[in-house]
Amino acid sequence: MSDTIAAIATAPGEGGISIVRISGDEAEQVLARVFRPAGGSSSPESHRLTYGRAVDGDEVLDECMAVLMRAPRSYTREDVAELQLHGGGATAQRVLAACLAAGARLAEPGEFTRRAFLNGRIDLSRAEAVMALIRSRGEQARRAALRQLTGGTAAFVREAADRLYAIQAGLAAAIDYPEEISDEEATADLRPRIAALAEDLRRACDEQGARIAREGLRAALCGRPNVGKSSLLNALTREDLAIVTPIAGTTRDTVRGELTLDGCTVWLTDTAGLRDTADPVERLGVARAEKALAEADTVLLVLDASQPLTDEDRALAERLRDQRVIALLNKADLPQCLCPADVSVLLPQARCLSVSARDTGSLRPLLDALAEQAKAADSLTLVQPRHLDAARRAAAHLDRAAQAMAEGTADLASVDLLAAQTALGEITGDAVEEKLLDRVFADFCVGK
Ligand SMILES: Nc1nc2c(ncn2[C@@H]2O[C@H](COP(=O)(O)OP(=O)(O)OP(=O)(O)O)[C@@H](O)[C@H]2O)c(=O)[nH]1
Ligand SMILES: [Mg+2]
Repeated sequence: MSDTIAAIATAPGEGGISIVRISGDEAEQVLARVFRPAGGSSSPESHRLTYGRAVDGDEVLDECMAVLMRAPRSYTREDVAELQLHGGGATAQRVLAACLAAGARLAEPGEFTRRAFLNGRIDLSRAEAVMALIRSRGEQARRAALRQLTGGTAAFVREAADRLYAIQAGLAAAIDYPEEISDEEATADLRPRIAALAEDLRRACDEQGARIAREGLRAALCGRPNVGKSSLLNALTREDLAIVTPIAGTTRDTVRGELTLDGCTVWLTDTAGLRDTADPVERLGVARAEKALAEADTVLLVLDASQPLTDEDRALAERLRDQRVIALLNKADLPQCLCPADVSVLLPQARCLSVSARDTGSLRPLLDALAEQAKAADSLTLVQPRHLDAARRAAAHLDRAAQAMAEGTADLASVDLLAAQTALGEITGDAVEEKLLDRVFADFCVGK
């Protein structure tokens, strides 16, 4: 028995249609009280849209369509009813109130999806994917959520869990039948398999890549004053976002622009020119620039190719040695003093592109390079922070299990193997506590 819940499933605001959704044992009865089918009241056929009126007692609230989806062929695997009303909040609110008066209870955020999970229709990673899909802002985030929703994450985790079960079984055999399998044999067979599994899990934990898939790539334009950072931001976004003047030290605040490249979101941040300065306002700007630099997935080091390199350029390049850098030789439309070879001495790892903020065509190779970097995140199977955290913990337990086996304490190893299995189970929801579910679903919107 489950109580019957109801909520508005559509976003508030004006729109063509609003949907009120009902789920639970009494869904059909609640629907019967708030919906009058046109031309008679025969009991509704499952999975069939019916035209009629939404009512509250004798009062007609709207003309609408209704559908009943009998269990188990529904989103929650319970009886589900939906009313498709005219859009706008007022009508849906009244119909929802009628549903509540007819015996339903207002759903908690995420409660429909929670029921879909608890009734075994989807695993926890897919339940979370529903919310990720709803929240996805760009095409890349949508693709990542869809991979998760269609079971990509669950398949990866289940495969890892199966390998782990096999390892656990091998260890149990060695502990239970020592005369048939010696400790040495078991260790020789199992340790490399544990290490390989830990390695595969760690490889799947690309925190930076996962953030790029969820939120977009962060690229920061940096360089000494006047090299053309703000001009490049404006040219790349084709918007007049940042102030450009021939005066060094024009930009103070960081200015952010958004680009969509091959469906990937790229955040471009223009920063204050980096230099030592006594001006207190400019110094605050430089501090912000430093922060943007530290948080960037890729740094676009802008150089003025119409002038020789300065000590400021060199000092900055030196600081960027450990970061992913694309060097931009800007002002390619002017007579050139710099060539890529000058830069590769300073930054051997950096790609070097000749560009001009005055010629948008020259920016194509840069846009391609950014798109390529962002798209690398498309192949990731683990994207949600909660999943990465659990996989990392599983890998750490596997390390400890391998260590315990090396030290000849097989029973300790089995404790860590079990802990690793539990951590993997958290991702798919195979072994989770109520508290964890509360945390996962608290993030949801009402009506989903
Ligand atoms: N010819 C030419 N001039 C450019 C180019 N890019 C920028 N400029 C000029 O260089 C000057 C400085 O440009 P900004 O974009 O303000 O430079 P910035 O790096 O943002 O400077 P700060 O904000 O002071 O750090 C302006 O006069 C621009 O018009 C370019 O590709 N070619
Ligand atoms: Mg500027």
